[in-house]
Order: sequence, then C-alpha cells, then structure tokens
Amino acid sequence: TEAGAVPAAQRGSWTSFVKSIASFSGDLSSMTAPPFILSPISLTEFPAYWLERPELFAAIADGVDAEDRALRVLKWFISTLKGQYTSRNEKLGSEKKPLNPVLGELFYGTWPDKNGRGETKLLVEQVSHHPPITAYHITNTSKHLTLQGHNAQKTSFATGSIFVKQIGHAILTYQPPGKEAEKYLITLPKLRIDGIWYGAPYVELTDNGYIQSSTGYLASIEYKGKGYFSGKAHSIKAIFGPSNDATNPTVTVEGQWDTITKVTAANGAKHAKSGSVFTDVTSPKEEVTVAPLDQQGEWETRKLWEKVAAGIRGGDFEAASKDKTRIENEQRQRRRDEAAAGTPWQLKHFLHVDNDADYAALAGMFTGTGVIPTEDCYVFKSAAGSS
Ligand code: CLR
Repeated sequence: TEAGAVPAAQRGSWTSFVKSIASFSGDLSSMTAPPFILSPISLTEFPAYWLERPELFAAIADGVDAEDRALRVLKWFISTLKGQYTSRNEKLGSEKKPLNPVLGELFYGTWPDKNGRGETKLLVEQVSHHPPITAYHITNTSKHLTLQGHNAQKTSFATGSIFVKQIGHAILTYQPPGKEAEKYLITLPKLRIDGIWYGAPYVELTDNGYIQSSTGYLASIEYKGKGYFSGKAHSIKAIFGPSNDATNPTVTVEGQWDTITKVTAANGAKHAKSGSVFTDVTSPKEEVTVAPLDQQGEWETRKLWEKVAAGIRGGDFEAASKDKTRIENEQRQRRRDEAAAGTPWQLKHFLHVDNDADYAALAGMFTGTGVIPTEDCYVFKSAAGSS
C-alpha cells in the first residue's frame, strides 16, 4: 500500500513533496513538507545525542593507557548511534523533518554529576543558515574531556532513497593537567533514508567512518544495512589497532549498533576479550537537562520555536506555519539590515577558520596519502583565545 503512513488528507501533498525531492539537489531543510512529517525539534538539539550515555563518555578518562582510552572512545561512539539515528522513529513514529535552525540559534544543556562521572555541559550554536551548519562544544571538566565539532549535510536522491553525506567531524580532546593533550578525530557516517514512498522514513547507515587518535590508534568503521554482512539492519563492523599496522588489527567489533556488538580480539589485545559484549544500548538513555522556558533567552531554540513546536505538537498547523513565517521574515529583515549597515552577524561562541590544524594533522594520519585535507572548521572561541 503506497503512502500507507500518510494521513488521507495529506496524500496529495506528500506525493508532490516526494516528487520534488527527487529532482532536487541541495538543502532539504529549506523545502516545505506536509504537516504530518514535521518534527517540533530543531537541528540545534541534535548534538545532545553525543552525551545520552554520559557515564560512557566520562569513562574514557578512566582508561589505563592510550590503547584502553582509544577503545573506550570507540565504545562510547558506537553507543551514541542508536540515539542519533533511531530515536525519532521511537519517539515520533518515523524519521521527521526537523526545524531548520536560524543563524545564531542556541541550545544549552547539562547532564548532572552522578556516581563520580562529573557534570557535562553542552553548548550549540547555528553558525550558518545557508548552508545550514551547526557547531557544538561539550565538556566534562572534572574528567578533562571536550568534544567539539560541526555538522552540515549534503543530500542527494536515488532509487527512492535520500542519501545524506555528512560534512563535518568531531574532535575529542582528553587533556589531564600537566599532560600532553590526546586527540581523536571522529568522522561521520553516510545516511540512507528509506521508507519515503510510504510516508514512514527511517535512517540506515552506510559507508565508512574513522576514529583516529593522536596516540596512533585507528578504528575503521563499516556500516551496513539489511542483506549485507550479517543480513541484519543497523550492522556495524569496526577494526581497531595501531594505525601504522592496519593489516594486523588488535580488536574487531561486530554486531548491531542499535542493540549489541561483540569483540573478537587478536593475541596481544590488552583491553578486550574475545566473545565479550562491547556495546549494549538496550538500556534506557539519559536525555539532556535544559533550563525551563521562562529562563531561556530569545535565541535559545525551545524559546525561539515555542509557538511553532506547540502548533506541530497540538495539530494546529496554521498557528505553527504563521509563527514560522514570522521567524523567517524577521531573519530576512535582519540580514537586509546587516547588509545595509555593513555589519555582518557575529557568532557568539565559535570562530570560523579555513582549516583547523588538529583536523589536518589527524586526518593526515589515516588517509595516508600525504595530502593534508582541508575543511572549513569552527573552533570554540575561548579555546582560540578570543573572548
Ligand atoms: C544531524 C546530525 C546528527 C545526526 C543526524 C541524524 C538524522 C539526520 C540529521 C543528522 C540531519 C537532518 C536529517 C536527519 C534525518 C532526516 C533529516 C538528514 C545528520 C532530513 C533533513 C529530513 C528529510 C525529510 C524527510 C521528510 C524525509 O548528529
């Protein structure tokens, strides 16, 4: 049954939406979609998925040596995938179209200290509107851990699926006082969105990703869906070892990123045992704590989109669309005023740099081509020494 999940009254607009994405290249977030597929949550909230298992993040600092810590980074990373890529299906019934953040939109949150794991703080800023780019900075000071990164998406459409290439990366830094910083470059998987014709989109991950540590360990990650190496959806295989010895991995991790993965360890693997469970995300995760609406500033995402979100949640799409139009018009006016005054918008927490030295150094380690990659980057301002 085609378009089975689409409410009868929206079938026509869903069909034309699907047809329009098929012939569209660029920024999906700017397209008008029928109400049933709208999510009341802005993309600025998505970086919170990184910390929904705060104890696994904190545990990175408890690793006994560089190899142990690199494995703990991999474990934490794999454990975030379920939240990142399946939680809208669980909460909203299917993948939905998030609110498209405005330039300067902010999201702040925390995970409290519990059982000695320390408090973790999250700060997100929309650093570009066209194309949409979201930057984030996450810190657990007591564990000397910082995760900083940015995200953008490039979408294409083929054989009934939407393919989303993620542009951007994350860098995790572990810097205990008086010691040299340990850094990890994390690259992001490619998404394939299926179930579109039926009006019930869901994400599958494809292709590869890498976690390269400055201490010389590389995790090479392969993502596959149904019908590939295990035959199951949401499959993952990660090969971990010294990056200069890729043919001799010390640890292989295999399984489903939305349930359980297990270890196969070669002789010489110090911190993993063959047959043991590596990640298990079947237990509940911990959502970010956010200040109540009446304590939020006008640029904070839940305050900014309050009426739009209420409209979407309550089925009052007219009210939602009215306030969305107000926000968009205000943005356009702001851009015109800035252009006229010659004073462009100033980012609050981040600094745009053409290329980040950490990124170039770490990416250079695993590409092995001798070509130092460049990528537009956003660095946290206080870390860059300004403000
Ligand atoms: C954002 C960064 C997060 C991981 C993540 C998960 C789901 C992705 C989202 C990112 C970007 C926006 C996204 C979404 C799934 C669907 C949505 C690609 C990568 C698009 C814009 C909506 C498509 C329209 C629907 C009607 C299918 O860490």
